[in-house]
Amino acid sequence: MRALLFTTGSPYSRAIRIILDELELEYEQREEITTPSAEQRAAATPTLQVPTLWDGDLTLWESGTIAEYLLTTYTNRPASEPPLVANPWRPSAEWQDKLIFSTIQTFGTAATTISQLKWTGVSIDQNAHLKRSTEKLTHILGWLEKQLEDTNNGFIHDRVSLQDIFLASHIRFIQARPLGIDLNLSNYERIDCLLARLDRRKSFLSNPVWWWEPGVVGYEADGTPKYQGETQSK
Ligand SMILES: N[C@@H](CCC(=O)N[C@@H](CS)C(=O)NCC(=O)O)C(=O)O
Repeated sequence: MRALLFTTGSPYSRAIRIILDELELEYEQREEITTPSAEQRAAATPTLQVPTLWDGDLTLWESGTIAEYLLTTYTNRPASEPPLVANPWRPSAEWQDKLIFSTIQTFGTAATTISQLKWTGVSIDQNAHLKRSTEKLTHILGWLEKQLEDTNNGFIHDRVSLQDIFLASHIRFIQARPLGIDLNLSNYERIDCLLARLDRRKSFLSNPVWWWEPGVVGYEADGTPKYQGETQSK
């Protein structure tokens, strides 16, 4: 049995869903539109967060750990152009790869903190840490842009990497939510080109980013949000 617990809007979970599709692995989708009670979530993970993966006897949470597990356990790479990396980290550049990946996850933490706080009533202009988190996004993007070799490659030459997939998920999450953050992506040409290429990839197209804000309780097949109290569309 393989299953993934995720919320519809979670960027970390979207990255894992993309990787599962890249590897052509079947799995049961345990999808939640909003976060349930702590007790319900604790039944899956002590962090109370998604994604959580069940694979046979193994239960894993923390998206980076899940991603590394999937890439090292399932070594078949279905044909795609450019192909998915063979290993999560290149032996010749292990620390560089891990540093870029962790920095991308810190970018994601800054973004999801801003999002969580916004929906619990605290906006960026009301809170010094959120302002700092927004500044962090810009600094990290600037640094990441310099880690890309050109506009034709992701973080690993001629391959699609975990770094590519997670950065794209976090950035598209920020752009799809009404958070009041403008990343000015056109200032980061290499990142912008990388994301445009990934948006056209099959695994990304089959896991679209959908608009979410409080009150959204479901989606039409085309991704149009359905709101609480809205009459059932025909
Ligand atoms: N470090 C975790 C972060 C995951 C995370 O922040 N998940 C969010 C959804 S995007 C979540 O479950 N938030 C609920 C909470 O933090 O209580 C990972 O990489 O999996």
